[in-house]
Amino acid sequence: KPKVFIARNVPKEVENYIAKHCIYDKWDRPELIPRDALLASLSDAEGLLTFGGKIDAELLDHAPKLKVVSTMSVGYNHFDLAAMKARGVMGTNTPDVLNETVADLIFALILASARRVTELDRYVKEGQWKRGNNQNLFGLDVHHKKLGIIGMGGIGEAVARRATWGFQMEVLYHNRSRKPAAESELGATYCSMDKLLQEADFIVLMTPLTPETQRLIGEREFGLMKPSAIFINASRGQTVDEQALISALEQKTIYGAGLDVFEREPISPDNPLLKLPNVITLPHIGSATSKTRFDMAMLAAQNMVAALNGHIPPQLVKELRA
Ligand code: 8YV
Repeated sequence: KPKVFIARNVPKEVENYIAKHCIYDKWDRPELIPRDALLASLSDAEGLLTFGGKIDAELLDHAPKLKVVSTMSVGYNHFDLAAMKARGVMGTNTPDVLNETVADLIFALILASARRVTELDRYVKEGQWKRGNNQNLFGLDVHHKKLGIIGMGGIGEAVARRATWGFQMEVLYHNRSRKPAAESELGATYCSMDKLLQEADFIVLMTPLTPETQRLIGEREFGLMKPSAIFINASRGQTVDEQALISALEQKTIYGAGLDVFEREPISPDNPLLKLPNVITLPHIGSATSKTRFDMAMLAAQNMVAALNGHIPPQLVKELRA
């Protein structure tokens, strides 16, 4: 049986599945595995089950037998694809199984930002609820508004379904390629990024982080948005120029933001975003329901086992396909 290393706790059933096919070591403490401990665990590993943390030349140097790195995430911006390719190490991810769960969270951010749910929850709990003119509590409608999706993959489509079918919203999207199914089945309209930024009431950023999408949204892009626009990011923090976002929110050139991801995670306690009432901050929990995290862990384990059994794993990332 091949030897593998499991770098983050997985459900018992997933561990049992791995045990059937592999000999394994694991990191089972609640805190994230430190880099040195990870490097030290890879000397004879053929497979690595991970979730984040750079997979780069240094790590591969410590793992001479490694054949596959399987990440329990759809994003694989932590893979140094060139280094992996150079050594013939496969990389797999977990697309699709998290689409609906992440789309639910994006909708939670849209609704909570527009109707100021977290801000008003604090208001009630702090005993500020008084009778009288409550116009200062008013928010914005979501239904029948215009939603702009940048990055129309599986998650973007799941957001679009909720928007058109549930909230009668008009959906604009921008993507590297046109998505005929999103257009015919969901009535989404393809447009340039500038037009989307200028017209959308809600802007959802859902692109993977790549060299091309690094700081895709910066000062110029925030400048194009309407003062009533709400910006939602559940992709990766580095797709946004965070300073430019902070300025737009402080100067109220946009209405608010709902953020599940940040340039640095965990966010620093003195990040100005934490002081702004018109921002909702979440600790990168887009896919975090028990069922979806189970499905992601199982799929990642299956990818790893398939690769070690000499098969091409179903979710081999596209850059590493032959
Ligand atoms: C991950 C994510 O589960 O899938 C992704 O790309 O960002 C999350 O769903 C999380 O990063 C794992 O810790």
